Amino acid sequence: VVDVVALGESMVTFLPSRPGRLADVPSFDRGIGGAESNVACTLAAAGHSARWVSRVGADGFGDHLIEAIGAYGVDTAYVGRDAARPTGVYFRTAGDRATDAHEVAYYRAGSAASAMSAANLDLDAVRAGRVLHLSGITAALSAGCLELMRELTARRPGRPLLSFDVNYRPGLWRGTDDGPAVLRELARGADIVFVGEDEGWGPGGPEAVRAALPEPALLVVKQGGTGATAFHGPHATFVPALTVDVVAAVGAGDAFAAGFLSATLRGLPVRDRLRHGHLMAAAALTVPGDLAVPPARAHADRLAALDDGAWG
Ligand code: KDG
Repeated sequence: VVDVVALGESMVTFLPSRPGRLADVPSFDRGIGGAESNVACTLAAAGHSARWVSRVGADGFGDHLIEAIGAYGVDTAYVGRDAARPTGVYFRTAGDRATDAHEVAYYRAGSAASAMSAANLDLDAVRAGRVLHLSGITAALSAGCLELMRELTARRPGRPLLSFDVNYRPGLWRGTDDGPAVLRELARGADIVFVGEDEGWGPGGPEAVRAALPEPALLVVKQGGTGATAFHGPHATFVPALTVDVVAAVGAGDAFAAGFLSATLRGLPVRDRLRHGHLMAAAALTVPGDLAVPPARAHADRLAALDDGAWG
């Protein structure tokens, strides 16, 4: 049994050669992105078996995604090719040092992945892992993708542990006010939910998010550079984030989820899962692209075992 299956759209990403407005940046470096495949790549790099399920175009960018994600050791055998639709791509600018404000230009409407459905994916392969990791991005791609998400988050006997990262991307929900309500609905069907406290919940901090989402057995509320709080049963466990020199925040949430899931797969207690999440996020925060080399497991275990006073 594969440890983790992650389903979602991946894109070839173009990172700016220098800071500035999208209008001014003269050239871009190719990378790979996609919240769910980021989680799969990081877990594979951390020694787990991982599969990424998706659809890409029958084009060079589709080849690149399959080859680059496969090079992390991720199983890409269930990634379909679409001869009629392209692979999505996106361009970004460098974040402002203080605020991380940046521009993102997506070219993904009508992409191969936006046409994902129960009819063109192997759902047995999707459900074959110990953990199935999904994100709210998929729900925003098309009506068919939303239907697929509803099917996969429906509670049914024997399904894998369902991990859901809310990943509210307002730019993808433009033209509708439904985003937050749909994402809440999907989150209710998951066993582990990751959500930023700034992802459309209004004021009130982590407790307010928990009050709005009592169903998931484990709810992890990410509080940016402050830390993260996990709600589990009657307990709330807070672990401060590590202080690092941030190069780009992109991918940090995915790395956090990968660290938390890695520790979950290893049966570690919630406090240690949060610490492993922060350790992997710290690695991603200090590189310009989405993906960083995660800390070696023995090293991460040593850091996660430090006293509370040495953390944060
Ligand atoms: O989490 C990082 C992602 O935001 C990035 O890789 C692109 O998946 C992406 C998206 O849809 O925003």
